[in-house]
Amino acid sequence: MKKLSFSIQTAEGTLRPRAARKQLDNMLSVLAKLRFDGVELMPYDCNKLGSREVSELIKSYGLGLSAVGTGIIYAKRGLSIADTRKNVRETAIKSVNEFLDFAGKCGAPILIIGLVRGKVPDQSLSRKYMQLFRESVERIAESAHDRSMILVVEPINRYETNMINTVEDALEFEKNLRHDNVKILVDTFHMNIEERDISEALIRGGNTIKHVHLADSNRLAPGLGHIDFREVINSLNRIDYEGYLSAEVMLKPSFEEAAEYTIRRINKLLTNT
Ligand code: LER
Ligand code: MN
Repeated sequence: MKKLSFSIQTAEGTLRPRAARKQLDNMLSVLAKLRFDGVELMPYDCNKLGSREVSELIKSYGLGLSAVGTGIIYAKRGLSIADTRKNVRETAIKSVNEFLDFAGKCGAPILIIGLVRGKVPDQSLSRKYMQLFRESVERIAESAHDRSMILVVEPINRYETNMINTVEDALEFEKNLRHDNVKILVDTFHMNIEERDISEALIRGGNTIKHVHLADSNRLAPGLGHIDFREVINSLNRIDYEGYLSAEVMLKPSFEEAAEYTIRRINKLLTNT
């Protein structure tokens, strides 16, 4: 049984922690009412948000925590775990480990390694950056292993990063790692830009795919762009994918409407494919 979750960015970057948790509470009540199975969180500052409070909140709605994202560490603070400057890299790794700790305490089985790898400023430095990224991921994977958690590396489109754009790139990266708890997250929005054929890439990813982000070609809810989600679900069925389908979409026209549209559309496809 595939489960559905919805990705939420928490607001403790701009609001006091209590107000950010209140906002999260309201959003979780909407997801629970719409009968989502879980939520995915993209925290700004895990320490401020508080793992005990968040974990209790999620449980109180009977939801699961599908995964925790770390992209904000790079997007808002400019910290990358592949940075050639050791002090920046170490600060980024420390932050990712804090996110890992938060995710583990809240019961998430998965930590996402996406945009936190940053970008290579000059292609001649590509090998160096990939090597540093590899070393950092191995260190974080070690801590994840101690918590029985997995890391998922997300191929991201070329306009956001120039490191690991396709499933094939992610497979290549993952294959030479010392740890076997580093897997792949696929995001249909990025796949639509980078893959020659989304279904072929999903089949190629096979059982290394452990998490899925759903968004249409324009980052709106599935069904509001031109990706063929019936084919996506069919391909995920073919590889026996049984994890979460987590919507990571723009909250347009509103959070409630994006969530409602997502669940209606995906449930319809899940029952008819
Ligand atoms: C994160 O999951 C993602 O998909 C990126 O597009 C964020 O910039
Ligand atoms: Mn994504």
